[in-house]
Amino acid sequence: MIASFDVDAQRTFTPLCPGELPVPGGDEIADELNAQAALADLRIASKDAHNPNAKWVVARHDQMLQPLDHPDSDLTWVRHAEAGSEGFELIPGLPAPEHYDFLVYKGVENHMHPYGACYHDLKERISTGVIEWLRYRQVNTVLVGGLALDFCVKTTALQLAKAGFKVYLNLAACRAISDDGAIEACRAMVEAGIRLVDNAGELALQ
Ligand code: VGL
Repeated sequence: MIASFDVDAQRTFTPLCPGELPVPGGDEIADELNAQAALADLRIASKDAHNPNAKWVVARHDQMLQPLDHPDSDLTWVRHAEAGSEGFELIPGLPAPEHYDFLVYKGVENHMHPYGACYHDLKERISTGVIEWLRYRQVNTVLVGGLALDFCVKTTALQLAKAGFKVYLNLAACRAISDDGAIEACRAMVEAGIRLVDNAGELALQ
């Protein structure tokens, strides 16, 4: 079985929410995510679901990316993806949440800011249930896209590869916070055996 995974494809990571974490072009990936999902048997999504009291929040963008001395929040970020806010919503063009086969919400605790969708904690000890659900549905291949390539998409893809799934990363279905981050993410994913493809058309030929 093949699953397609929309990782954190939320408005908070697009220019639609300029005060949050806008990733250039983040609102342009819905068609590619839909095209890759059309090649899969199952479609799943993760959503950041933060809360207003999160300990890692800083007021301004120039205060972001500072190291934090906490095992489960490694960096500061501005407020984003608060459950119930506009930024929490999936990007325009994606199905409504109830049309997915499995959904995972992450980053709900005040002091925990995970990147990967498979674990609630940075040490990758507390499962969110994604891996177990995929195994239960006899999935062996996962097609991955979403936001942002250099943080949550990369970490999720690496976690899935480590768990033994065959992982394809659809570059056209992702956007990155930084170019350097994208290059490093691609390097780490290739090293982990993840197959990078340019778009869903290339996936269809695999
Ligand atoms: C993300 C930075 C901070 C992501 C989440 O979804 O990639 N990036 N929080």
